[in-house]
Amino acid sequence: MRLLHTADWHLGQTLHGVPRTYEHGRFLSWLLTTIGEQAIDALLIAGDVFDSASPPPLAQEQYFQFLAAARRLYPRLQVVVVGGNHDSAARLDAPAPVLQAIGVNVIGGLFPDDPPERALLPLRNAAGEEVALLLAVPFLRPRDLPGAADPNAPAQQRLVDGHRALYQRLTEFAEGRRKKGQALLATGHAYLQGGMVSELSERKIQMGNQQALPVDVFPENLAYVALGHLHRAQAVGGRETVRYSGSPIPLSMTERDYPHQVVLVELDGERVTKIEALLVPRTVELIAIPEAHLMVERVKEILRALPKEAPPGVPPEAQPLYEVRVWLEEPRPHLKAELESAMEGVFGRLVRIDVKRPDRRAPEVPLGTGDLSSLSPVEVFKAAYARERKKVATPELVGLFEGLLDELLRGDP
Ligand SMILES: [Mn+2]
Repeated sequence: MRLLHTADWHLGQTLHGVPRTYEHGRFLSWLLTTIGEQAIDALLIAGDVFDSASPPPLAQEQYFQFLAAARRLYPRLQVVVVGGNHDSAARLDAPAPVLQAIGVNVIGGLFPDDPPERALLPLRNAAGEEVALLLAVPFLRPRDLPGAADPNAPAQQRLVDGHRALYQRLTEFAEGRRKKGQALLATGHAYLQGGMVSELSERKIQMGNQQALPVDVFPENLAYVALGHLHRAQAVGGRETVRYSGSPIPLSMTERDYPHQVVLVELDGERVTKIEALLVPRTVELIAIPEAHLMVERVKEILRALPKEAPPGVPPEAQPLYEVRVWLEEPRPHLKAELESAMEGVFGRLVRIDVKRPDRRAPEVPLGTGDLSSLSPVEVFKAAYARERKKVATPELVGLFEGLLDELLRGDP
């Protein structure tokens, strides 16, 4: 049996005001072709189908068009969609009965009163035999989790305990139904410990682990866990079979060098026999220019020299998106207009200006022995908080800061 694992489409997303409709459309048609070429039996979409809880009509149209086309082209294909933190669980679940009728299973939200059957889906191979059981678990808000043994435990502990209890309960339920030779699989939309979230200035940033779940919330008898939430494809916690597929397109400038992919998973009996990344072709380039931050006049020369013509066969919607990097000694009120005029006629669009300024302030608080570039944002936050408030930031506050940083790095407005 062959599965395709994808997540974090973020349909309806805009990057600094630029809609991504064209890129999403090209991805979805590539995905349709790939499902056929790879003889896929089941497609798993592990959350964040949409970028927002109330996606624009065009994004919803892309979603429904895709599902209809998948059904038309591949009548046997099973599709499973679970909600992410960006999705509205209720909105995703609303059309579920209609989608169910065409063989698309949607679990937008999973609530404490839901019977475990709701999350348990049998998956069939090409011969129509039920060869796997899938625990279709969406993003879980704290109120969706089973009550903690200790209601006074810190929020983070309750989050970990709640996830652990839920996956444990569902796995036990599934084990009771599983026939010999059937694989047990799960989805999830969460932030796992050790997950690499983004890159800033070519420097890898490990988020603190305040909001993160340890990988052992997933019982070992799950043959594969298809995760969504982090946009960089990766296995987590040293378990090759617990994986983020990552997003199919870069959702922020910091994600432009990720190997965007969907993950092909092959099962034989109860075990995974093959995991293969299928790279998604990049249809719109995200370019940061120049490599280093330079003075405005030099940057303008570079922009004027950019190609004016679209390469043959490249449509206007595919023009590259540029982040322009500038070194500023003095304030420059009309910087954006200046850069835009330097780019006039260029095949490409200015979406972001990244400004660096000389730091004239003397460092007031010693931050260990390292300089700023060797510190993580969380360390800087803790030091700044300690300086301003004369006390230590609580783990909850640090967790909130990390959540904000996570959203910022993902390019949320
Ligand atoms: Mn997410």
